[in-house]
Amino acid sequence: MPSVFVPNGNAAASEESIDLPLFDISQESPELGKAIVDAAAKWGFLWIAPSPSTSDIETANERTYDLDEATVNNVFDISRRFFKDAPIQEKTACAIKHNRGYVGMHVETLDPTKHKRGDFKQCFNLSGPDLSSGEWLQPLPTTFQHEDAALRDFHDRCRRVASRILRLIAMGLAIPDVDWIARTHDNAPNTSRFLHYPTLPPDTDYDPEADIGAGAHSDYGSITLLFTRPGQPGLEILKPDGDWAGVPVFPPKYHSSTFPPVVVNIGDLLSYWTNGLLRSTVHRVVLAPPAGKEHSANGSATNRSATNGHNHSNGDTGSGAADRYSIAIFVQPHEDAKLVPMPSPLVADRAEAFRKEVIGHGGGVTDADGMKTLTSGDYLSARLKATYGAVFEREKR
Ligand SMILES: O=C(O)CCC(=O)C(=O)O
Repeated sequence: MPSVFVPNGNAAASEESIDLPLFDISQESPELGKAIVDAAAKWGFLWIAPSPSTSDIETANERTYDLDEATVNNVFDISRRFFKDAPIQEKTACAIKHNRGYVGMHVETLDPTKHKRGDFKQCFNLSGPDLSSGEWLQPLPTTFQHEDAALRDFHDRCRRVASRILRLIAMGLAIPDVDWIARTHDNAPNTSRFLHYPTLPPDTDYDPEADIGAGAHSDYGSITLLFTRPGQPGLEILKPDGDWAGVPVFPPKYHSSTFPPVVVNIGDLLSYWTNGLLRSTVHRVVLAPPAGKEHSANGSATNRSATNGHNHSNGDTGSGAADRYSIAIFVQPHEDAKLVPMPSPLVADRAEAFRKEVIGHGGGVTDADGMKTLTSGDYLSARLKATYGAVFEREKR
C-alpha cells in the first residue's frame, strides 16, 4: 500500500501563510454549498464567520449565527482554568479512556513516523452528552462540573453549526436528499478537544528539528471545527504542492480583531466517502522555540522572531511567549455507520481510479479498498490505537 508522503514532517515552521476561502454560513443555499465544496476540494480547509460582520448587523435578524464571541471566550476561559489552575490530581483522575478524558504532555504522538517523543501539548477530550439521556459519557473534572450548563450549550451550538455545514456540503455535492450526510451523524455525539500548548521555558530541551506541538496528521472523522485565539498562531497545512503554509488566526481585512473565524477542515471519512473529491489535508501545530533557539527549515540558525513565520496582520500579533490554546470539535458519523458510497453524481465516477488511494496521514491509515469493509467506529479505533498505543482501548458495547 503506498503511503502518503509528507515532506519535512518535523521541519521548522513555514515562512509562508495561506489565505483560505471565508464563508458566512448564516443562510443555506445550493450556491454556497457549491462554493464550500470547491474550497474543500482545493484546500480541505476553509474559514467560516461565526458571527455577523458589522456591515451585516442590520440583516442579522434574518440570519442564523449559533456562535457568539462571549460564548466562545467563556469556553476558552474554562479550558484555561482547567489546564493552568486545576491540580494535577483533578486531571489524572479523568485520564483518557475510550478516547475521552485528559491526555498529558507527550502522551499522544500524532505522527509516530517522524517523532520519537510525544507531542508537546496536553488536552482534554470531552464527548458531547448522550443525545437521548443527556448523561455525560465520562467523569468530569471539578472545573468542568461547575460549568456543566456552559459546556452543554457549547456542544449544542457546535452541533448545529456542524449539521449546517454537512447540509451545505450535501447541496454542493448535488445529493438529492440534503440531510443524507447529516443523518449518518444522528445519535453520535461530537468530541470537543480542549488543547493547551504551554510556552516553552528558556531551558527547554524542545528541538524544533525533532519535536512538535502536534505532529503532522489528518483528522479521522467527517469534519472538524477549530477555534483559535488572537495572537496564538501555530497551525500549518500541507498544500497540494507539498509545501507547508501557516494558517493565520485572522484572514486579511477580517471584520473583527478579537473573535477569529472558525477553521473547518475535512476529515478522512468524508474524503473517503467522496472518493477523494474533498481533501483530508495533513496539518500540524508548530511551536515557537524560545528566543535564541530558533532554527530554519534546513536546520541552520535564524534570527526570525518567534512568530512561527506567520503573517500577523490584522491583530494577529502572535508571540512565541504566549501559551497556545485551541478547541477542536471532531464531528464523527455514528459508530455503526457503514462507509457505503455517497449518492452524489459528482463522486460516482471517481470510484475506480480511487481504489488504491490512501486516505489521510498518520498511524492506522488504509487505502480506499481497505476502508470498504469498515464502519466509522472501526476506522476511528484503528487510528486511535496507532497514535495512543497502549493507552487506547476500544469501548465494548
Ligand atoms: O491545535 C490546533 O490548532 C490543531 C489541533 C489538531 O489538529 C488536532 O488535535 O487534531
